[in-house]
Amino acid sequence: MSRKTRYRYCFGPWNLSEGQDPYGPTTRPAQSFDWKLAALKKLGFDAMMFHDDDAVPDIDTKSEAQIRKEARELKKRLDGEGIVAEMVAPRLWFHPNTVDGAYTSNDKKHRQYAIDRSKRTLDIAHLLGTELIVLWLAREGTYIREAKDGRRSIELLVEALDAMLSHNPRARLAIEPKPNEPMDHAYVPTIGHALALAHLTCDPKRVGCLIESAHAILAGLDPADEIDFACSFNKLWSVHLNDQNGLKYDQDRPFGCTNLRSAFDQVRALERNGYGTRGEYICFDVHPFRTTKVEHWTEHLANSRRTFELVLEKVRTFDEKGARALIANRDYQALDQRVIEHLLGK
Ligand code: XLS
Ligand code: MG
Repeated sequence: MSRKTRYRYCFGPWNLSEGQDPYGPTTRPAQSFDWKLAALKKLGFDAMMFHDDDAVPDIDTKSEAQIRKEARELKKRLDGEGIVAEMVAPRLWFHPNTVDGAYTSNDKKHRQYAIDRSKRTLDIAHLLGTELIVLWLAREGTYIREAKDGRRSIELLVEALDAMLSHNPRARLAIEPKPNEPMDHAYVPTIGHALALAHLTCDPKRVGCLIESAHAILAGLDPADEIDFACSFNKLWSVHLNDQNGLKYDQDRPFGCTNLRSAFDQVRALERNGYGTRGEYICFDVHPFRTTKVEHWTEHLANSRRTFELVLEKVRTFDEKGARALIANRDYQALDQRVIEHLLGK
Protein backbone atom coordinates (compact mmCIF):
# COMPACT_ATOMS: atom_id res chain seq x y z
CA MET A 1 0.00 0.00 0.00
CA SER A 2 1.38 3.40 -0.94
CA ARG A 3 -0.70 5.29 1.62
CA LYS A 4 1.25 8.50 1.40
CA THR A 5 1.49 9.06 -2.32
CA ARG A 6 1.33 12.74 -3.03
CA TYR A 7 -0.52 12.79 -6.29
CA ARG A 8 0.36 15.29 -8.98
CA TYR A 9 -2.26 16.65 -11.34
CA CYS A 10 -2.44 17.42 -15.00
CA PHE A 11 -4.77 18.40 -17.84
CA GLY A 12 -4.49 19.41 -21.49
CA PRO A 13 -5.35 22.65 -23.29
CA TRP A 14 -8.24 20.86 -25.03
CA ASN A 15 -9.90 20.38 -21.64
CA LEU A 16 -10.73 24.09 -21.64
CA SER A 17 -12.97 23.61 -24.64
CA GLU A 18 -15.50 25.98 -26.12
CA GLY A 19 -18.68 23.91 -26.11
CA GLN A 20 -19.05 22.94 -29.76
CA ASP A 21 -20.92 19.70 -30.50
CA PRO A 22 -22.04 18.07 -33.78
CA TYR A 23 -25.32 19.98 -33.54
CA GLY A 24 -24.23 23.45 -32.61
CA PRO A 25 -21.42 25.98 -32.48
CA THR A 26 -19.23 27.05 -29.60
CA THR A 27 -20.79 28.61 -26.51
CA ARG A 28 -17.62 30.17 -25.12
CA PRO A 29 -15.07 32.31 -27.02
CA ALA A 30 -11.75 30.69 -27.95
CA GLN A 31 -8.94 31.41 -25.52
CA SER A 32 -5.21 31.58 -26.11
CA PHE A 33 -2.69 29.01 -24.94
CA ASP A 34 -1.31 31.61 -22.50
CA TRP A 35 -4.72 31.96 -20.89
CA LYS A 36 -4.95 28.18 -20.51
CA LEU A 37 -1.49 27.90 -19.02
CA ALA A 38 -2.33 30.69 -16.56
CA ALA A 39 -5.56 28.84 -15.65
CA LEU A 40 -3.61 25.62 -15.05
CA LYS A 41 -1.22 27.45 -12.74
CA LYS A 42 -4.00 29.23 -10.91
CA LEU A 43 -5.74 25.91 -10.27
CA GLY A 44 -2.50 24.60 -8.76
CA PHE A 45 -1.98 21.78 -11.26
CA ASP A 46 1.55 20.46 -11.78
CA ALA A 47 1.71 19.44 -15.43
CA MET A 48 0.17 19.90 -18.84
CA MET A 49 -0.41 17.26 -21.50
CA PHE A 50 -0.07 18.24 -25.15
CA HIS A 51 -1.12 17.26 -28.60
CA ASP A 52 1.76 17.90 -31.00
CA ASP A 53 -0.08 20.90 -32.42
CA ASP A 54 -0.94 22.27 -28.98
CA ALA A 55 2.82 22.50 -28.51
CA VAL A 56 3.61 23.67 -32.06
CA PRO A 57 0.50 25.18 -33.70
CA ASP A 58 0.06 24.66 -37.47
CA ILE A 59 2.67 21.95 -37.29
CA ASP A 60 2.04 20.73 -40.85
CA THR A 61 3.14 24.04 -42.35
CA LYS A 62 6.45 24.17 -40.46
CA SER A 63 9.94 22.86 -41.16
CA GLU A 64 11.64 20.46 -38.76
CA ALA A 65 13.99 23.25 -37.70
CA GLN A 66 11.07 25.56 -36.96
CA ILE A 67 9.26 22.82 -35.02
CA ARG A 68 12.31 22.24 -32.87
CA LYS A 69 12.78 25.95 -32.29
CA GLU A 70 9.19 26.39 -31.11
CA ALA A 71 9.38 23.29 -28.91
CA ARG A 72 12.51 24.67 -27.25
CA GLU A 73 10.80 28.00 -26.68
CA LEU A 74 7.80 26.27 -25.15
CA LYS A 75 10.06 24.28 -22.83
CA LYS A 76 11.60 27.54 -21.60
CA ARG A 77 8.14 28.98 -20.97
CA LEU A 78 7.06 25.89 -19.04
CA ASP A 79 10.26 25.88 -17.01
CA GLY A 80 9.72 29.54 -16.19
CA GLU A 81 6.23 28.72 -14.92
CA GLY A 82 7.36 25.57 -13.07
CA ILE A 83 5.05 23.39 -15.16
CA VAL A 84 6.03 19.95 -16.49
CA ALA A 85 5.01 18.54 -19.89
CA GLU A 86 3.50 15.16 -19.04
CA MET A 87 3.21 13.71 -22.53
CA VAL A 88 2.79 14.59 -26.18
CA ALA A 89 0.23 12.92 -28.48
CA PRO A 90 0.19 13.14 -32.29
CA ARG A 91 -3.18 14.54 -33.35
CA LEU A 92 -3.78 12.16 -36.23
CA TRP A 93 -7.46 12.77 -36.78
CA PHE A 94 -7.82 16.31 -38.16
CA HIS A 95 -5.71 16.42 -41.31
CA PRO A 96 -7.14 15.43 -44.73
CA ASN A 97 -4.42 12.74 -44.92
CA THR A 98 -6.04 10.95 -41.97
CA VAL A 99 -9.60 10.77 -43.28
CA ASP A 100 -9.28 7.00 -43.84
CA GLY A 101 -7.22 6.43 -40.69
CA ALA A 102 -3.58 7.31 -40.04
CA TYR A 103 -1.31 4.28 -39.56
CA THR A 104 -3.98 1.99 -41.07
CA SER A 105 -5.06 4.18 -43.98
CA ASN A 106 -5.44 2.28 -47.24
CA ASP A 107 -3.24 4.93 -48.89
CA LYS A 108 0.50 4.36 -48.48
CA LYS A 109 1.32 8.09 -48.76
CA HIS A 110 -1.10 8.85 -45.95
CA ARG A 111 0.37 6.13 -43.75
CA GLN A 112 3.79 7.68 -44.34
CA TYR A 113 2.41 11.09 -43.37
CA ALA A 114 1.17 9.61 -40.07
CA ILE A 115 4.52 8.01 -39.29
CA ASP A 116 6.48 11.14 -40.20
CA ARG A 117 4.23 13.30 -38.09
CA SER A 118 4.53 10.86 -35.17
CA LYS A 119 8.30 11.09 -35.37
CA ARG A 120 8.00 14.88 -35.08
CA THR A 121 5.83 14.30 -32.01
CA LEU A 122 8.62 12.23 -30.44
CA ASP A 123 11.10 15.03 -31.19
CA ILE A 124 8.80 17.61 -29.60
CA ALA A 125 8.26 15.45 -26.51
CA HIS A 126 12.00 14.98 -26.08
CA LEU A 127 12.59 18.73 -26.30
CA LEU A 128 9.82 19.33 -23.77
CA GLY A 129 11.57 16.97 -21.35
CA THR A 130 9.30 13.93 -21.58
CA GLU A 131 9.68 10.66 -23.45
CA LEU A 132 6.04 9.69 -22.92
CA ILE A 133 3.97 9.56 -26.10
CA VAL A 134 0.23 8.95 -25.92
CA LEU A 135 -1.43 7.29 -28.87
CA TRP A 136 -5.17 7.65 -29.04
CA LEU A 137 -5.72 5.65 -32.23
CA ALA A 138 -8.72 7.75 -33.18
CA ARG A 139 -9.37 6.68 -36.76
CA GLU A 140 -7.63 3.30 -36.75
CA GLY A 141 -10.72 1.26 -37.47
CA THR A 142 -13.50 1.34 -39.99
CA TYR A 143 -16.94 2.69 -40.65
CA ILE A 144 -17.42 -0.20 -43.09
CA ARG A 145 -15.70 -3.41 -41.98
CA GLU A 146 -15.10 -4.70 -45.50
CA ALA A 147 -13.14 -1.52 -46.30
CA LYS A 148 -9.99 -2.79 -44.54
CA ASP A 149 -8.25 -6.04 -43.78
CA GLY A 150 -8.18 -6.36 -39.99
CA ARG A 151 -5.08 -8.52 -39.86
CA ARG A 152 -3.19 -6.26 -42.24
CA SER A 153 -4.24 -3.31 -40.06
CA ILE A 154 -2.58 -4.89 -37.05
CA GLU A 155 0.62 -5.35 -39.08
CA LEU A 156 0.45 -1.69 -40.10
CA LEU A 157 -0.02 -0.60 -36.49
CA VAL A 158 3.03 -2.65 -35.47
CA GLU A 159 5.08 -1.11 -38.30
CA ALA A 160 4.13 2.37 -37.09
CA LEU A 161 4.91 1.59 -33.45
CA ASP A 162 8.25 0.07 -34.47
CA ALA A 163 9.12 3.17 -36.50
CA MET A 164 8.50 5.32 -33.43
CA LEU A 165 10.40 2.99 -31.08
CA SER A 166 13.41 3.08 -33.40
CA HIS A 167 13.22 6.84 -33.88
CA ASN A 168 13.92 7.48 -30.20
CA PRO A 169 15.25 4.52 -28.20
CA ARG A 170 14.08 6.16 -24.96
CA ALA A 171 10.53 6.94 -26.02
CA ARG A 172 7.69 5.09 -24.30
CA LEU A 173 4.40 4.69 -26.14
CA ALA A 174 1.21 4.68 -24.07
CA ILE A 175 -1.74 3.47 -26.12
CA GLU A 176 -5.06 5.04 -25.09
CA PRO A 177 -7.71 2.55 -26.21
CA LYS A 178 -11.28 3.53 -27.01
CA PRO A 179 -13.79 1.11 -28.53
CA ASN A 180 -15.67 3.48 -30.83
CA GLU A 181 -16.22 7.12 -31.79
CA PRO A 182 -15.32 8.47 -34.22
CA MET A 183 -15.11 4.95 -35.70
CA ASP A 184 -17.87 2.37 -35.67
CA HIS A 185 -15.34 -0.11 -34.28
CA ALA A 186 -11.72 0.66 -33.37
CA TYR A 187 -8.93 -1.87 -33.90
CA VAL A 188 -7.53 -1.40 -30.38
CA PRO A 189 -10.63 -1.09 -28.18
CA THR A 190 -9.35 -2.17 -24.75
CA ILE A 191 -6.27 -2.34 -22.54
CA GLY A 192 -6.00 -6.07 -23.28
CA HIS A 193 -5.72 -5.30 -27.00
CA ALA A 194 -3.18 -2.54 -26.36
CA LEU A 195 -0.92 -4.75 -24.23
CA ALA A 196 -1.20 -7.66 -26.62
CA LEU A 197 -0.22 -5.36 -29.48
CA ALA A 198 2.84 -4.28 -27.46
CA HIS A 199 4.12 -7.86 -27.67
CA LEU A 200 4.20 -7.77 -31.47
CA THR A 201 6.52 -4.77 -31.50
CA CYS A 202 10.31 -4.70 -31.56
CA ASP A 203 10.50 -3.49 -27.93
CA PRO A 204 7.43 -4.59 -25.93
CA LYS A 205 8.84 -3.07 -22.72
CA ARG A 206 8.40 0.42 -24.14
CA VAL A 207 4.78 0.00 -25.22
CA GLY A 208 2.26 0.44 -22.43
CA CYS A 209 -1.05 2.13 -21.95
CA LEU A 210 -3.17 4.97 -20.67
CA ILE A 211 -6.59 4.22 -19.22
CA GLU A 212 -9.41 6.67 -19.71
CA SER A 213 -12.35 5.90 -17.39
CA ALA A 214 -14.97 6.82 -20.00
CA HIS A 215 -13.36 4.69 -22.69
CA ALA A 216 -13.40 1.62 -20.44
CA ILE A 217 -17.06 2.25 -19.63
CA LEU A 218 -17.85 2.61 -23.34
CA ALA A 219 -16.25 -0.81 -23.85
CA GLY A 220 -18.57 -2.23 -21.18
CA LEU A 221 -15.63 -2.72 -18.80
CA ASP A 222 -14.92 -1.67 -15.23
CA PRO A 223 -12.19 1.01 -15.22
CA ALA A 224 -10.87 -0.27 -11.86
CA ASP A 225 -10.34 -3.75 -13.32
CA GLU A 226 -8.62 -2.21 -16.32
CA ILE A 227 -6.29 -0.37 -13.90
CA ASP A 228 -5.45 -3.60 -12.06
CA PHE A 229 -4.90 -5.43 -15.34
CA ALA A 230 -2.51 -2.79 -16.73
CA CYS A 231 -0.66 -2.56 -13.41
CA SER A 232 -0.13 -6.33 -13.39
CA PHE A 233 2.10 -5.72 -16.40
CA ASN A 234 3.65 -2.52 -14.93
CA LYS A 235 2.23 -0.79 -17.96
CA LEU A 236 -0.06 1.89 -16.57
CA TRP A 237 1.87 5.00 -17.49
CA SER A 238 -0.93 7.55 -17.41
CA VAL A 239 -4.65 7.88 -16.73
CA HIS A 240 -7.43 10.09 -18.03
CA LEU A 241 -9.86 10.10 -15.15
CA ASN A 242 -13.36 11.28 -16.00
CA ASP A 243 -16.90 9.90 -16.04
CA GLN A 244 -19.44 8.65 -18.52
CA ASN A 245 -23.18 8.14 -18.17
CA GLY A 246 -23.80 4.86 -19.97
CA LEU A 247 -23.23 3.80 -23.55
CA LYS A 248 -23.55 7.12 -25.34
CA TYR A 249 -21.20 9.50 -27.10
CA ASP A 250 -17.91 10.07 -25.26
CA GLN A 251 -18.95 12.52 -22.55
CA ASP A 252 -15.74 13.34 -20.65
CA ARG A 253 -17.78 14.31 -17.59
CA PRO A 254 -16.10 15.47 -14.36
CA PHE A 255 -14.47 12.64 -12.42
CA GLY A 256 -16.91 10.84 -10.12
CA CYS A 257 -19.94 12.88 -11.16
CA THR A 258 -21.95 9.92 -12.47
CA ASN A 259 -20.74 6.95 -10.48
CA LEU A 260 -19.06 7.75 -7.17
CA ARG A 261 -18.64 4.11 -6.29
CA SER A 262 -16.74 3.48 -9.50
CA ALA A 263 -14.59 6.54 -8.70
CA PHE A 264 -13.88 4.97 -5.29
CA ASP A 265 -12.92 1.66 -6.93
CA GLN A 266 -10.65 3.42 -9.44
CA VAL A 267 -8.82 5.45 -6.80
CA ARG A 268 -8.53 2.36 -4.58
CA ALA A 269 -7.01 0.42 -7.47
CA LEU A 270 -4.56 3.25 -8.18
CA GLU A 271 -3.56 3.37 -4.49
CA ARG A 272 -3.14 -0.38 -4.16
CA ASN A 273 -0.91 -0.46 -7.22
CA GLY A 274 1.28 2.43 -6.10
CA TYR A 275 0.30 4.52 -9.10
CA GLY A 276 1.99 7.90 -8.91
CA THR A 277 5.05 6.67 -7.04
CA ARG A 278 7.07 6.29 -10.25
CA GLY A 279 6.33 9.78 -11.53
CA GLU A 280 2.91 9.12 -13.07
CA TYR A 281 0.36 11.93 -13.04
CA ILE A 282 -3.37 12.05 -12.35
CA CYS A 283 -4.66 13.57 -15.57
CA PHE A 284 -8.27 14.60 -15.98
CA ASP A 285 -9.59 14.35 -19.53
CA VAL A 286 -12.77 16.26 -18.72
CA HIS A 287 -14.73 18.91 -20.58
CA PRO A 288 -17.00 21.68 -19.34
CA PHE A 289 -20.69 21.10 -20.04
CA ARG A 290 -21.87 22.99 -23.12
CA THR A 291 -24.03 25.13 -20.82
CA THR A 292 -21.05 26.28 -18.74
CA LYS A 293 -20.71 30.06 -18.56
CA VAL A 294 -17.38 31.73 -19.23
CA GLU A 295 -17.00 32.68 -15.57
CA HIS A 296 -17.30 29.01 -14.55
CA TRP A 297 -15.05 27.73 -17.29
CA THR A 298 -12.38 25.95 -15.22
CA GLU A 299 -14.61 24.48 -12.51
CA HIS A 300 -14.92 20.99 -14.04
CA LEU A 301 -11.15 20.66 -13.53
CA ALA A 302 -11.10 22.04 -10.00
CA ASN A 303 -14.10 19.83 -9.18
CA SER A 304 -12.54 16.68 -10.64
CA ARG A 305 -9.45 17.21 -8.53
CA ARG A 306 -11.50 18.00 -5.42
CA THR A 307 -13.60 14.87 -5.96
CA PHE A 308 -10.46 12.81 -6.48
CA GLU A 309 -9.06 14.08 -3.18
CA LEU A 310 -12.31 13.47 -1.29
CA VAL A 311 -12.60 9.98 -2.73
CA LEU A 312 -8.94 9.38 -1.83
CA GLU A 313 -9.81 10.21 1.76
CA LYS A 314 -12.60 7.62 1.56
CA VAL A 315 -10.16 5.06 0.18
CA ARG A 316 -7.62 5.77 2.90
CA THR A 317 -10.20 5.52 5.68
CA PHE A 318 -11.96 2.41 4.37
CA ASP A 319 -11.89 -0.41 6.92
CA GLU A 320 -9.76 -2.82 4.89
CA LYS A 321 -9.35 -5.21 7.82
CA GLY A 322 -13.10 -5.40 8.32
CA ALA A 323 -13.54 -5.90 4.60
CA ARG A 324 -11.08 -8.80 4.64
CA ALA A 325 -13.01 -10.45 7.46
CA LEU A 326 -16.25 -10.15 5.49
CA ILE A 327 -14.51 -11.58 2.43
CA ALA A 328 -13.16 -14.51 4.47
CA ASN A 329 -16.73 -15.25 5.56
CA ARG A 330 -18.03 -14.80 1.98
CA ASP A 331 -20.39 -12.17 3.32
CA TYR A 332 -20.37 -10.03 0.22
CA GLN A 333 -23.82 -8.70 1.04
CA ALA A 334 -22.42 -6.98 4.13
CA LEU A 335 -19.34 -5.87 2.20
CA ASP A 336 -21.55 -4.23 -0.40
CA GLN A 337 -23.47 -2.33 2.28
CA ARG A 338 -20.28 -1.37 4.08
CA VAL A 339 -18.95 0.30 0.94
CA ILE A 340 -22.22 2.16 0.43
CA GLU A 341 -22.38 3.39 4.02
CA HIS A 342 -18.72 4.38 4.00
CA LEU A 343 -19.32 6.46 0.89
CA LEU A 344 -22.38 7.99 2.53
CA GLY A 345 -20.35 8.95 5.59
CA LYS A 346 -22.00 6.45 7.98
C1 XLS B 1 -10.50 11.20 -27.06
C2 XLS B 1 -9.31 11.13 -26.25
C3 XLS B 1 -8.35 12.26 -26.49
C4 XLS B 1 -7.01 11.87 -26.00
C5 XLS B 1 -5.87 12.75 -26.37
O1 XLS B 1 -11.49 10.52 -26.90
O2 XLS B 1 -9.66 11.02 -24.89
O3 XLS B 1 -8.79 13.43 -25.89
O4 XLS B 1 -7.05 11.72 -24.62
O5 XLS B 1 -5.46 12.59 -27.65
MG1 MG C 1 -8.39 10.83 -23.23
